[in-house]
Amino acid sequence: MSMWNPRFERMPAIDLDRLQYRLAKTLAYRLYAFSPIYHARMREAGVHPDDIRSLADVKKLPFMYKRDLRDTYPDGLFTVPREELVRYHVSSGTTGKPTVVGYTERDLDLWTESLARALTSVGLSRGDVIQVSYGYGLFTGGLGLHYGAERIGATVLPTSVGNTERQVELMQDLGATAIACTPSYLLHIGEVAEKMGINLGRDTGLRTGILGAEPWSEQMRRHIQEWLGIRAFDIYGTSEISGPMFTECAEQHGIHIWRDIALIEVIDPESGEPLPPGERGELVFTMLQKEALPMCRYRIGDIAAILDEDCPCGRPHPRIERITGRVDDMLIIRGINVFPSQIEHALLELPEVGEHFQIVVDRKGALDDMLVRVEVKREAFSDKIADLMHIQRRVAHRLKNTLNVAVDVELVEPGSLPRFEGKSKRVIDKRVL
Ligand code: DLL
Repeated sequence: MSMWNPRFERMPAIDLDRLQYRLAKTLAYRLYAFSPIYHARMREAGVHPDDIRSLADVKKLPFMYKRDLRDTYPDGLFTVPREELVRYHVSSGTTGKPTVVGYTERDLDLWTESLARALTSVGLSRGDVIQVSYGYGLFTGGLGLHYGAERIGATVLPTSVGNTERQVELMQDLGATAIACTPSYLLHIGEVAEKMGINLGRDTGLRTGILGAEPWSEQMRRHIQEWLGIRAFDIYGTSEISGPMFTECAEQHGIHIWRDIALIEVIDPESGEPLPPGERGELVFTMLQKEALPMCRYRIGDIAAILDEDCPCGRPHPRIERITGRVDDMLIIRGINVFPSQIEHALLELPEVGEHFQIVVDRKGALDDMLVRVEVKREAFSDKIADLMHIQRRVAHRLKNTLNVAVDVELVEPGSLPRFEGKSKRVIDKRVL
C-alpha cells in the first residue's frame, strides 16, 4: 500500500502523542497572545497556556463555536496581519452572515499535504486523471481538491459544477479515472450520462469517486458503486478547518484524521462532556498547525463517532465514522430525533423507490408534521392506483420502523424532484418557530 508521507502516516502513536501535545501547547500560546477573544475566554475559564502540561490538559481549553466566526465577521478571529494572507474562502451558510476563512502560504501547504496523503490512500497517483466537479471559487471544494490532486502528480480536469453533458463528454474524451464531487451531483451526472446512452462504469475509464461535502449513507455508496462500477470514497472537511481534508483509506471504513494536523474529540452536544470511542456525539476539532485562523476545540456541529479499533491499513491515525448529520439539522418530529440521512438509508433499501427524495416539515397546531416525497423508480411506476398505494404503504411502514415515528409519504414521478450540482437541499422546513 502506498503512502504519500510515510514519516507522518506511520509515525508511532507515542511519538504522535508527544507531537500533538507540543503543537497544542504552541497553539494555546498563539491564541493567548494574538486572539483577543480567545484570550478573554481563557481568562474567564481560568486557564493559561502554562497549564497545558499533557495532552489530556487540552480539555481544559475553552470551546470555539461557529457563531464566533459570525460575531467577529469578517476576520476578527484571524491571528496574522492581512499581508500574510494568500487566500480567502467564504462559506455561504444557511442563515445570517457568511463565514470568511483565510490562509497563509503555510496553511495552504498543509491543507494540500493533508489531501495528498488522503488521495494517495484511496489509490490515486501520478497517471490518474482527476475530474474536479466541486464548485471552484469561494467554496473550498474545487480549489482544495485541485491543488491536492496536482500535488500527487495526477492530471486535473477542473470542470467545476454545471454543464453536465459537457462534463460527461470531457470525462470520456480525456479519460478521467476519478471524479471528485458531491454524491448528489454524481447521481445527476450518472443520469445525464444514461440519457446520452453512456454508462459511466462501462463506457468510461472512471474507477474512483471522491464524494463528500454533504451527508450520504452506506446504502448510497453501494448503489453508486454497483450502478456506476466505481469505488466511492467519503471525503470530509469544513471551510473553518481549511476545506476538504480527510478521506477514508482503501479499507472504506472510517475517515482518517491525521493526528499531526488535527486533534479530535467527540462530546455530548448538551453537556459538552467527552464521549468514549464508539459513541456518537458532536465532533470537536483542534487544528494544530493553522496560522491565519487557528481553531481550538472548535465545535464543528457535525455528528459522528470515533472508531475504536485500529485500521488494518496500519495508519495509527484515528478514524471517524460517516457523518450522520449536523447538530442543527436534526429534525425533532413529535419529540423524536430524525436525521435526513436515516431517511435516505431506509429508502435505498426499497427497490421500488429511488434515491431522490425531499422532506417537508410543517407544524399543524402544536405538532410537527413530516412529509417524505420520494420518486418511484421508472420500472416500478404504474398507472394503477392500487399498485402505487401498495408501494406507498411499504415506504411508510419502512420509514416508521426506522425512525420510530409515523410520517406521511407521497410518491412522485421519476425525474420530478430537483437535482443538485453542489450540496443537495432535501429538507424544506415550513415551520415558523
Ligand atoms: O463542504 C468542504 C468539503 C468540500 C468537504 C468538498 C468535502 C468535499 P463547508 O461548505 O464549510 O465545507 O461545509 C462543511 O458540510 O460541517 C458537514 O456538515 C458537511 N460535510 C462535509 N463533508 C461531509 C461528509 C465543505 N463527507 C459541512 N459527510 C460540514 C457528511 C459532510 N457531511
